[in-house]
Amino acid sequence: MSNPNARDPQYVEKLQAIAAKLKSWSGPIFVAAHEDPDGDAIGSVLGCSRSLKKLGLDARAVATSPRYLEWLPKIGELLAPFEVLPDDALILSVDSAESHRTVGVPMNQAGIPIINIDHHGSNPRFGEIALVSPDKAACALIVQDLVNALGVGWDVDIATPVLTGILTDTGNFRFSNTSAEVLHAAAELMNVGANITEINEYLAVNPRSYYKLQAEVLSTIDYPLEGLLVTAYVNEAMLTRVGATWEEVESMIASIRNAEGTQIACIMKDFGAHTKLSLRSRGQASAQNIAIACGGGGHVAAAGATLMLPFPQAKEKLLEEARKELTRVGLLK
Ligand SMILES: [Mn+2]
Repeated sequence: MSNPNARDPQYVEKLQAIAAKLKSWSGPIFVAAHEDPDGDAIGSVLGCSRSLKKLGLDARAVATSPRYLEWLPKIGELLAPFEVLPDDALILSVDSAESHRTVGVPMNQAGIPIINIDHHGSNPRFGEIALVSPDKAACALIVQDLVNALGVGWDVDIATPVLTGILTDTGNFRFSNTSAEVLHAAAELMNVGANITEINEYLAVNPRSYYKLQAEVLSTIDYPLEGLLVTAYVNEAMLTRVGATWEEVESMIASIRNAEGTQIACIMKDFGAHTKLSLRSRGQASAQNIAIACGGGGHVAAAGATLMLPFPQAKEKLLEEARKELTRVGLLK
């Protein structure tokens, strides 16, 4: 997930402007992230909201935790979605590549300023202040810089969600976005009390249904485009059969992407009228290019898209765009 884009040249300036704006804000600050939140989304939300609360600010964390992260928020800490915000509210959107992907708060309510902190290169830089740094492996790394800019004293409650975000977005320091900077950042969080062994133990647990679902999904494995693409398929009926949820599908892409000789991996999620694609790539091929061509976005090595097409047409579109990408990098003629 390394990205050639340079860091926002005004990175430090913007970080300080955001810290100043947050510190001087007298109304409630709603911290929210993208739909279907992952460890980086929940970790970034909690890292921000806990820091702001520690400064005496009125911060509200708005998110719904997936089951595998339920150990991270305290009971009642994550608030249910808001349809309307008070007039003196501010929104802090984290890890969300697009304004409409931020969930739990009304992103188009007139008069509510939005601060956008993110690391997706495709982010259109929405909001009053947009701090978008595609070379950061996790949004949580920007949050870590923000906590320092705010001058909040680090403690285990702030360090734990931030380290969780780094761990999940780097695949436990295995993805190509794992740099020396990432390891240094993680070491700093461990120094202030984050327990990496404990976090990894929590993250490693799968529901029992997960293994049965894995059998279902892996039975659909296919290797089209001269074996350079690996695909797997999942629909509602398969989930129902084993008593699993869509959430349990999320991590399966990580296992199929390791199929020998493949450059691109895709899990195709069939929702009937629409089809969601989870994409990964290695080497020269870009999952992001395919996702963008399908109306989605993300990072070079990990991206996603929703095609408003039933599965058969969606699969054709995927094959067409994957073929183009593999041709672009010279792997197909
Ligand atoms: Mn992220």
